[in-house]
Amino acid sequence: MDCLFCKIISKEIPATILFEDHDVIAFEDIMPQAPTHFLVIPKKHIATLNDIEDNDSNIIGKLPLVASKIAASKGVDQSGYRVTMNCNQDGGQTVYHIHMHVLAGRKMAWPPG
Ligand code: DGP
Repeated sequence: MDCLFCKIISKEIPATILFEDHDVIAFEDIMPQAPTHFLVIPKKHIATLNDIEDNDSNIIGKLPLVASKIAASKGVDQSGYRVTMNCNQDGGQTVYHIHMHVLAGRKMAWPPG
């Protein structure tokens, strides 16, 4: 399967990995949009939010848990952070393996662009 994030999971492509367990991996975003910007993804290849199945709920539920733990380890949990998951073209998705963006270290604008 020609998936960039599956290649990060298999270590074919290097990344700065922040956390990894059986279900989930988190790594620094290569094009950070904030002083802190990392991604939390399931190891299972799921292309978009639309492709999540009922039996994925445990794995998907781990994403915000891991995100908040890494945010705390980076010391941005109290100042705050933004979690975003982009879906398909209008949502701004460019890599078709679902991922949770975690951005922090600056004041976020609302509404997002
Ligand atoms: P999205 O546009 O929501 O699909 O976000 C994709 C993110 O993936 C984007 O913020 C940049 C990041 N990204 C793309 N290629 C790489 C890569 O090779 N390594 C890492 N670490 N991040 C990548």
